[in-house]
Amino acid sequence: MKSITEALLYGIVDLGYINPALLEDVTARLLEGGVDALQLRAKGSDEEEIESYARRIIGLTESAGVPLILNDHPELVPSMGAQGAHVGQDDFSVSDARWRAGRALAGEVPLPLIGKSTHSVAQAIDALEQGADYIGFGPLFATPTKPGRPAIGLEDIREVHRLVNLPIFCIGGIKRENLEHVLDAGARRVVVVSAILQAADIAGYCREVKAVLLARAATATH
Ligand code: 3NM
Repeated sequence: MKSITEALLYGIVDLGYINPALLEDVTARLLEGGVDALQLRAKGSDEEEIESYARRIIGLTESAGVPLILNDHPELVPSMGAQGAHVGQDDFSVSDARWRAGRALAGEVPLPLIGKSTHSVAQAIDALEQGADYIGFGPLFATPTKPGRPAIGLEDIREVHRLVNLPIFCIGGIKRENLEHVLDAGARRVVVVSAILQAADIAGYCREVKAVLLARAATATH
């Protein structure tokens, strides 16, 4: 299983953008395109629906060795065999999420990953102190995928990397066209949702984004 600490491209299979009938197909394309972690996000779906979505894709993520992370539902992590949960700023605390993710089958799921959305450097530091395994940092740009959340811009990206020693995934309005700009501002890892899910060639789009991220990571370490 890939480690979140090595992940550069975090994909989200977001039911707000895809026809549920195409869930397996879109998941397979994201994995084929090289996403290093995959979140299942189905805002407005109930637990039963989310369980059925997760059940349909867990075999795909497992065979690809890519962690499956459930948005908002840490309590479903053990029964689904998922690798973790992602919680929003206004949802559970990291420790509450970890407790929910670990309690049903304690010991059977080694260390479920808990990710937290953060929208400022202060929130990112807070997530680090709460023991998050990784954070999202954004939205860098206003985005229809998370309506009503103001853009935070690119100014704090370097600072958050200096102060927060966790995998930091920049998120919000990132696409192939602005990726280099975001990386120039100090980002190393990204989440890209709508640009990937709306691409004519999902796997090809992922591959292109991943290639840019890998090239930057290689130059950063030399
Ligand atoms: N969370 P897109 S921004 C799901 O800032 C999500 O916490 C955000 O989608 C945050 O790539 C966002 O389509 C939407 O802009 C990202």
